[in-house]
Amino acid sequence: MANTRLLQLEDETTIADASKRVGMPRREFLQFCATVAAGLGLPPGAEAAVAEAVASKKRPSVIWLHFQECTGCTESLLRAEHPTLERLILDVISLDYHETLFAAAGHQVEQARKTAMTENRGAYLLVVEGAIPTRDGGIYCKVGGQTAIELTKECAADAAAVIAIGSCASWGGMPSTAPNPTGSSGVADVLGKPVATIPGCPPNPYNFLATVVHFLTFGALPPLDDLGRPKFAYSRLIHENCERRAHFDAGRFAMQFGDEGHRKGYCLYKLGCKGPETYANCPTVLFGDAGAGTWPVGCGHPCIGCTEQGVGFGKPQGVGFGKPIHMLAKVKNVEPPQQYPRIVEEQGVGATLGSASLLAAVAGAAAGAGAMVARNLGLSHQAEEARRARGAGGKTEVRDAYRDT
Ligand code: FSX
Ligand code: SF4
Ligand code: F3S
Repeated sequence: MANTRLLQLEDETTIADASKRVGMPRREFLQFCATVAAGLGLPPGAEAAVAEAVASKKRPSVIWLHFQECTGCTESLLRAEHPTLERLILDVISLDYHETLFAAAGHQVEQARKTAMTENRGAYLLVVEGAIPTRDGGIYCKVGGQTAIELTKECAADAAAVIAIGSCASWGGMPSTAPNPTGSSGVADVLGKPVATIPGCPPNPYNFLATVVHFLTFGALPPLDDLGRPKFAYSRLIHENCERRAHFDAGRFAMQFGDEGHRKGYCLYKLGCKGPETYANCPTVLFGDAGAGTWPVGCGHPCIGCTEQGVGFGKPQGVGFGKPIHMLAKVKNVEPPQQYPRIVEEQGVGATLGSASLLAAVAGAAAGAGAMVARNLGLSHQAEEARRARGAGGKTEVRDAYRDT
């Protein structure tokens, strides 16, 4: 709920314009800003600054480069079930160069990139999607006659901040898997300095949105861990927030895909789940605004550790295969979490929005709630639409997850 200061924002016209722009009722827009601030772990009162920044028309210019990848990062960003997230992202940034989304081609787009870089020198965000091939002078990936190495260095030189989105750009990801014939590397290795990373294959779009909102509000990226990952999203193990954790603690495991334990929603550790050694907020933010359970483990597949170098793909400091599915995860934290489903429950039931928010509050560290915001938003929109549909004689149902809030 938005606080008093938030509701007393002086520039109500700006807020009204912003909520209209993103197609979101004013109250939900303010709620979004309040939840993003809480999720990012900002102190009380920061929600007003977030609202002012998001509502202002000063959108940071973003140059988005594509190299060795499947474009899943962009797809996941634009394929949220509810259009709110996509609209929000495209509203809070000015996407001045993006090879797959640009209608124009050739010299025209290259010119657009150069113009945006000149006009926003020192102030634009550089987002890199995909790994960078470094072998043989980087000849295995060229755009407009320049290698990915040259383009990255050129665009990073005057950027306010560099974000490597997806595991490929973060450290090489899938393309760096052995034998890595093109020498695929991450952005930090190519630039020779740390950058912000949002790993995942694909990464969660909410984490990107919350990171950009932080930049927009404070002119700086949120606090990062040693690997460049925003702490609000990557400070907790999947295993800590997993809805199947009670089964793990009780020793109830699925032993084969399709067996009774699997059908009952038991823990997937013995099927190779890498949740115990993978840091990410997947169980709390979920994917695709499609309700409870919409993340790998929720759908019955072990986490492969796609956010973690050396687990999902590659190995630290070199090429490798990651950790195959038949290998058991290293259990990094054996302490049971404070909040988890009751041990008597047989079936995992997705973490509810309420419980995840509570967890974030108790932990005081955002455990993904920053990004939960947008999901909350999408869901409340769905509920609103459902209410409208019911009013009009429609039969749309309110999502289970929303009922839990
Ligand atoms: Fe694909 Fe992105 Fe994976 Fe990589 O996501 S989803 S291969 S992380 O660079 O497009
Ligand atoms: Fe969940 Fe995997 Fe941990 Fe089991 S091992 S509780 S499925 S994260
Ligand atoms: Fe990746 Fe595991 Fe999350 S496979 S999407 S880190 S649940």
